Amino acid sequence: MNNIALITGVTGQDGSYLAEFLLAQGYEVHGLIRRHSTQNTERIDHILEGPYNGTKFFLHYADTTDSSGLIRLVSEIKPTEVYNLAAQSHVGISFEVPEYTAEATGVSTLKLLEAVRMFGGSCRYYQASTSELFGGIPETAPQSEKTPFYPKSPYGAAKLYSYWITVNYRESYNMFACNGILFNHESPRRGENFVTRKITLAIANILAGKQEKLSLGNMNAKRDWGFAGDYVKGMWLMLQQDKPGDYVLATNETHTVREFVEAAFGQCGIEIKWEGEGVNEKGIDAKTGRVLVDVNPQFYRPAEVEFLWGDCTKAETELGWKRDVDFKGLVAMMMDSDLKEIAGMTCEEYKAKN
Ligand code: NAP
Ligand code: G4F
Repeated sequence: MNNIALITGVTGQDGSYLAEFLLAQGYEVHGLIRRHSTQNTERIDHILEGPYNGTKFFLHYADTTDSSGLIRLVSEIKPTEVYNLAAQSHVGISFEVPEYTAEATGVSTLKLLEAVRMFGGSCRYYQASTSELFGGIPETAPQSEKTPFYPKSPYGAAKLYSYWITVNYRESYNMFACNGILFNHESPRRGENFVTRKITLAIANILAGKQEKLSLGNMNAKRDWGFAGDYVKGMWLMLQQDKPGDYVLATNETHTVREFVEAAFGQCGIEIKWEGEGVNEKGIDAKTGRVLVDVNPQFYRPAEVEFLWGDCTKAETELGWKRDVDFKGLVAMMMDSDLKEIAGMTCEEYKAKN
């Protein structure tokens, strides 16, 4: 049987890594893209410019809020696996656009599940669930598949609906539907307004003399940060099992935003010392005394998830999933990539010059 995948969110960080991974496994890959007023394919341009385009890799215009398009795609493509990665995925912005987030991140999942149930035959289904579901339960850590949910944002609440409707379709219609409860995963392709990429991009700009300082919100928040390339393998593994299930993917390590800042500057040979507290906190170059980091309450959220730390024992044991990149490796990869793009040199080269 030919393996045919349909990926929603193929232009996003995870979609681009997943498309690469599945093509390397010999899949025919179809990606759902939505229309933009400007071209929006930078994360997959290298695939579009390669030999897979038009032979194994195909893009289709649709929108996951539009069920007619989803029905058309599922019935025409006849995928053997559907990966539902599309979402309004920014937690902070979900407070600004709560109703749209409910549609795009919540109800759209139902629309796709219905399309698969009605026209997908024995197609397997992956739902991009999230550690944001755990939200406000810091006393239960590390968090696993057994930890209760308590979302703290419109995004988390929409994803909670998507999680349970996926479980419900599995139980009601015997569908092979899985939730990947993924902790934060990052890469050089991470959107520029998520905190890790904001930090590495700002540092690269500061070192290139193009930005004065980095302004952040809550630096005490703790996250379990892994590498997106490792996590897409886990998504695929979930759909290769005998039985469907729900799995946490994480690194089992947690760090504050402040520690990420320190590690990223450290990668370029700059030691940060901290002064002040709360909105008055400043990150200062220990050698020169220059203020490089400050706090801007504009980046605080109305409600915050303070602490995420994942236990991925089930995925390691049942799926044989393992990750190759640790926290230090992730910071180095992202910092190198942005510095190279902006200043034309790696962190090692920068350190040698300064
Ligand atoms: P991302 O970079 O923000 O990508 C989101 C993708 O969804 C983009 O391709 C976007 O298309 C697409 N999209 C959004 N709304 C859509 C709509 N109405 N119709 C069609 N496509 C739409 O997100 P990511 O980091 O790759 O994450 C992938 C998925 O995993 C998301 O569902 C996210 O919520 C979830 N997740 C992510 C993490 C993480 O740490 N990265 C952790 C847990 C769960 P455009 O390019 O057109 O905007
Ligand atoms: O990078 P973030 O925006 O990611 P967040 O909110 O953890 O959400 C990401 O991971 C989830 C999985 O747990 C995904 F479901 C979701 O789709 C997304 O990919 O923020 C991380 C932390 C937060 O506590 C935030 O308040 O960093 C804090 N932070 C501090 N200053 C900031 C900033 N976040 C952003 N985006 N920008 C800041 O300036």
